[in-house]
Amino acid sequence: MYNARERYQMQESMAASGDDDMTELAISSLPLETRCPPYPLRQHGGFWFSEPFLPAVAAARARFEARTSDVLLASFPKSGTTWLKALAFATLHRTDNPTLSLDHPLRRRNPHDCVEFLEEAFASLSPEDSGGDVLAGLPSPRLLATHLPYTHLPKSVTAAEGTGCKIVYICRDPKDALVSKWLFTKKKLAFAAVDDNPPKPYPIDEMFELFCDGRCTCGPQWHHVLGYWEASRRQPEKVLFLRYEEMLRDPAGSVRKLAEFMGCAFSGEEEAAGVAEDVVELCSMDTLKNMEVNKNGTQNYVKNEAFFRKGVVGDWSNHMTPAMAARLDKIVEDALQGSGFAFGATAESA
Ligand code: PAP
Repeated sequence: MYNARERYQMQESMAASGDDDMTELAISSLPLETRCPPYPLRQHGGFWFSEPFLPAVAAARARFEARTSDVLLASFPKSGTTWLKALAFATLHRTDNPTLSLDHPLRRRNPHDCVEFLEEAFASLSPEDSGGDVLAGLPSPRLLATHLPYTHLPKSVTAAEGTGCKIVYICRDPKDALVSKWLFTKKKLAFAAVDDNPPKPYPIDEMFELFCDGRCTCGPQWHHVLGYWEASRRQPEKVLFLRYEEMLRDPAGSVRKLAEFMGCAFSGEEEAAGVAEDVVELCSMDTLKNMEVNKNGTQNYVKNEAFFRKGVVGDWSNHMTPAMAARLDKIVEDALQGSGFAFGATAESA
């Protein structure tokens, strides 16, 4: 009998060596889960993916050509992606876009419109598509994002030392990610609903059971986190592992760490002028939430305001019972046993 950790390692090596046949026929043979709205999920290499995105995952894996100057922001959904996109964008592009400029792109565009998801870029292939890297036209340094597990990243990203690109991962307590995802999904369903066909009620228990079984987009969440954490241990110069909770505690320190990792540390002059603090302020929940584009703009599947809710630690306790929390904590603890990683630990201690 294999323990949870050994099962994860087997799945990981399956995904690494697994074939990327994502034709309709191949997809239809993968394990199916239909209880996670809005899309059916399929399991591949130990993780669950939204079925409609699988061909794009395969295309991104095969065709994206990483540059050493690229920075890829990676996360399990609802772990602080929007915030990280804003912070990384404001930091990396501060020469062209001064942080205090009233015309800063983050004042006009949602962070998701400033930093594109890799898998979404490859999902919108046109009939004239020539089969190459659809992001090749973007100037360097490219800042991109992904929700893909480490095992499913494009091969050029995880390539051997000296090639590939930098990755910044943001991790969040699974209970808070779950609650955030549940409330976001309800907003997404309401956005897609039409007056004479309102969304069905979606109690948290339905999502909780599936989440505990790893059945959610890019789940199991704890395996997603573990894959990047292990990569950050193997190659700390290539993978920066951040924790949402620590970033909330020390946002300016986190921005400095991010800047240094991306190769654009703040100069003495910038430090004296308080630029890191300005980045934090520009990207804070209050500032972003109150921008016109984030109050009234939309993505094609949800209103922008849905990305900015509370942004705190521990909101799970307002939606989950202590028994639910204890059950999920135990599942996660068992799955991570022997890995050296723990949620709630500090970056240094885990
Ligand atoms: P995504 O995966 O759909 O991109 P993501 O941005 O990862 O979503 O997660 C959204 C969470 O980040 C929300 O958490 P909550 O539901 O628990 O409140 C959202 O409020 C939070 N968030 C968004 N922007 C910020 C910010 N500027 N600072 C802190 N947290 C933020």
